[in-house]
Amino acid sequence: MIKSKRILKYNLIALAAILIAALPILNAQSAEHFVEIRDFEFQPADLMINTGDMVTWTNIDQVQHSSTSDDGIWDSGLLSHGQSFTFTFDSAGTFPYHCTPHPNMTGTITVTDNQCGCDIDMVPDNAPVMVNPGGSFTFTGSITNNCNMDKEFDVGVFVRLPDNSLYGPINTFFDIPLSPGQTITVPGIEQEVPDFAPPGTYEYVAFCGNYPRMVHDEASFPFTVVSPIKGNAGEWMLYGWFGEEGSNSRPVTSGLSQNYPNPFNAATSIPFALANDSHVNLSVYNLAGQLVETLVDGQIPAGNHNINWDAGSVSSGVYFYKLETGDKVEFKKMNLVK
Ligand SMILES: [Cu+2]
Repeated sequence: MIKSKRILKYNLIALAAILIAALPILNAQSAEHFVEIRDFEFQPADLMINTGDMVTWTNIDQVQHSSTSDDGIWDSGLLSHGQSFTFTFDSAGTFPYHCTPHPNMTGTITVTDNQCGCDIDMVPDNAPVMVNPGGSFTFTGSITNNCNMDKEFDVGVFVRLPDNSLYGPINTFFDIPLSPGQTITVPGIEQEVPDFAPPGTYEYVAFCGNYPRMVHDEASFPFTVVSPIKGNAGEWMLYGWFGEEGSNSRPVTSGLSQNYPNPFNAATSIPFALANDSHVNLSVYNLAGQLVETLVDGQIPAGNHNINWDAGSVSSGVYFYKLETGDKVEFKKMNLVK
């Protein structure tokens, strides 16, 4: 397996925030839609809704009209001026309807089932997972399309740290195409654990869904990082799932994220996201505002990046790091404790 250059890691903070924030959307609220009966027309005549949604027809005309299903599923009866009728559509399908007194007045309600989605699963090869900092573990990952139509799904992979915060995504995969009911199972996926990961209990987490609107499913398993450092992994690198390092990854927004670990001794990792190819300067300053070290100064491709800072040669204290991309400047603080 080819391991490409260390400096690039796909760390889509924006997606993390949005995926997590979007979790409640999964339990989508039913919506109400409105059709006016006006000038001897249903307006709109054709309406696309989701299962569980309601449609309310209101007669604006002075003459009586009805909303009557061609298949006898609903019938408003005659609606006088200003009267309304509401029907809830619980099943998917295409439902033509008409007005009983004026059969040339027709409309269609198309109901799609948006409750279908993806299922994701991850099974570690050796459970319980014990891993040394700098080492790796392997697992089998699978994703299933439980819709009855072709779909594309996105997957984001995260690590829940011993302090219970969610770090990542350490990788994202976009637009994985799946036919109806199809499952893609990938064995032997390798997750590296960086040498700076402190010992403790972690959780490995993956979400699938449609970025950025919806999380359909989540899978996770715990892993324990145990001393001492063995191996030379320097980042949360993921190999072997849906193509090399999520080559489709592309953040929606640029931004600087908190370094990890923090406080740190004496190496830390600074994640940032670039929505577009940009000239980037990432530099570290001390409290006096003096430049300590320039970590990046050059053209960087769009994507999620993670830059390591080895602070072995500087003394303990608070440092700032500054990310300049185009016309945007961001600062964050970090704490070196030796
Ligand atoms: Cu009518």
